[in-house]
Amino acid sequence: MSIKERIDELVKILNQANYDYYVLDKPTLEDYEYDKLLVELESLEKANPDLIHEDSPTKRVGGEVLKKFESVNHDIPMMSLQDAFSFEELREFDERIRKISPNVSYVSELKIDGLSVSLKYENGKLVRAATRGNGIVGENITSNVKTIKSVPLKLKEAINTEVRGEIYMPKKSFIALNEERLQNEEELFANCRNAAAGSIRQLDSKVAAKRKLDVFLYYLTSGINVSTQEESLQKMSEMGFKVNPNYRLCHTIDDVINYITEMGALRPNLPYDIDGIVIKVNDLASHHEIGETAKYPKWAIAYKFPPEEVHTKLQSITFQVGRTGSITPVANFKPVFVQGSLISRATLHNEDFIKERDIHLGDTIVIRKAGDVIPEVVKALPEERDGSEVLFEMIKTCPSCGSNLVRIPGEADYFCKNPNCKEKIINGLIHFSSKAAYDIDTLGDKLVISLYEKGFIKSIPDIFKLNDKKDELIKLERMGEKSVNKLLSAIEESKKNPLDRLIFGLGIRHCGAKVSKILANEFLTMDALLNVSLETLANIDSIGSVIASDVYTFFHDEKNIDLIQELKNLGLRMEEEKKIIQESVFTGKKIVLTGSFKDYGRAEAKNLIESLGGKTVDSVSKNTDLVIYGEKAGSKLDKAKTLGISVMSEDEFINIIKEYINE
Ligand code: 0OX
Repeated sequence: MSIKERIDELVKILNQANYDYYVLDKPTLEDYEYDKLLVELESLEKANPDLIHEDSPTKRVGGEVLKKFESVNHDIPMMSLQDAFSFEELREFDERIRKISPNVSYVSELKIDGLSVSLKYENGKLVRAATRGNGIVGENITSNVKTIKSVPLKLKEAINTEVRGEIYMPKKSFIALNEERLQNEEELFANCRNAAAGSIRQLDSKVAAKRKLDVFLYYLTSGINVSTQEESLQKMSEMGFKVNPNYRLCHTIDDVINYITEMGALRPNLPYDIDGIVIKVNDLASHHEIGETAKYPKWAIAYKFPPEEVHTKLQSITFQVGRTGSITPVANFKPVFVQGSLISRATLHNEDFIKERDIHLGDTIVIRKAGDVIPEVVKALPEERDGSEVLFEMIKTCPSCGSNLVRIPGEADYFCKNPNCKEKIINGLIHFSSKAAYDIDTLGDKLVISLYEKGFIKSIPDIFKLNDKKDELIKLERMGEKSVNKLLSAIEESKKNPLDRLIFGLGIRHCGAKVSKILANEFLTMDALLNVSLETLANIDSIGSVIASDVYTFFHDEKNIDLIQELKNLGLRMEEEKKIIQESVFTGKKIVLTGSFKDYGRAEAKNLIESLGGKTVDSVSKNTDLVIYGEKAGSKLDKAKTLGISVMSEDEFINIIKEYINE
């Protein structure tokens, strides 16, 4: 046998073994045998690089390291699903469908809790994998997706097709990954979905390759003639794709509801997380008839399972001093598993929250996850009391510095007003460097605390002066030159962060990530914010008077003005950067959205406009280029008309968006 023939044979055997193991879940080759053949193939390929197959299993290990993910324009928009939270809503969905298709049947599928992906094949070869992004523009994640063993690199037939599905992390892999991260003192992932998303967003495909991701495909956009969703699933399976086997053809909405109940019971035993059931009209010809909105198809709906509620015992209430000095009571309870993660703490917000729910120490409490991630205390169960429970009392002094707490009239929170309070400062620094804010890679909570304790950082500017203390940092326990270099370059790199991250990082009261984005978008430079009037702030639509006053006070406080000047001198970006992904009629335009949008939420419409080069602002002025109005638009639309500014209805907007999608 020639070398070429042996390579061909090895690729065939190993790919078949991969398919049997990862797609069919039926191993056909012993691990040691697989490894032996893979080593043989690797060495033959090394000696004969011109004979390497494009779909060689050796290509699954990753290698490519990207600087960033390239943007991808989807040929066909990647739609999301309308949600239903009750069987009632499903019956209404069924009625709407039956008006158009009286004899409809549905395919019900598990709703895998991962992230959607589109796989494009040309001549049977995987040429591109992309995330959904905003449905129009996604990110090119091909090099990472190629490392997922169940994704075919080559199809059985040399066809052009695009299939869509969900990348997920199996529960077992998620638990193992978090255990490993705990050992390495790395931040834990909150759930399987976050772990999958975090892994697919790795710029180093070797890291992604180690993450044990998997995929289920559920949507065939083109390439093969099929007439039903059921047939699509069968065909995809025949083509070599991994398709979840638990789907069911349902002829009535009662069949669908039975399926949901059955799958709900199966849910805890599945090896992957699901967050609901997707119901799709089976007949594909009806899809066209039933139609779609700009955002989701009308022929499908996602039933979302109600959040799982778990009972446990409240063991103690401790208090945290936030970055603004606010005091937050925290429930510490007997650890319980809720939707895939072990939880032992949840915020109790403030004194009123506890009193309104009559929560006593020692009570049995009900816990669930809000929005699938953050644990919350729903209520106490007074009927479970045995008399040993103790009434809650709010503390009067700061648990960190001991100063007297102040409750501002009309507000629920107590505050520590001591500017030198240790916990307050540390939390301010932790917040600043956190992922959500200035996102300084490697400067995690523990390192912030340790650098504070050792006197390296007492304020935000100190972070950017660490470069001068390199020698001392290297001498610290568990640091070393390599990690110090990594830290210092992450700090240096962070200086280029967009303005809204800096605004958010500063820790202004009531100024979260969203408000920070609005401010950065509206004012574009830090100087403009330092000079803003209270009136201008209050005139911004989505900013109420409380936020306006907090923002105004912050930017007119001598201490903060000095702080910002210092950060400017240290080289932090003080201006907004504009990213244009696709040129369009919106490029360079200042656009105001007003009224309620039936298809897009504000945030999504905004996102789309920004992807198309436009800038959304909140208030209509003579500088506004365009006002896009939804239902019940009021004074802004009137003002635009008075000022002679162009206006556009939501429907016109959707039509324009569709033009760019189809380009
Ligand atoms: C899932 C899932 C997601 C196809 C057309 C609109 C939505 N998470 O498991 N999406 C879809 O369908 C797409 N099906 C699913 N099973």
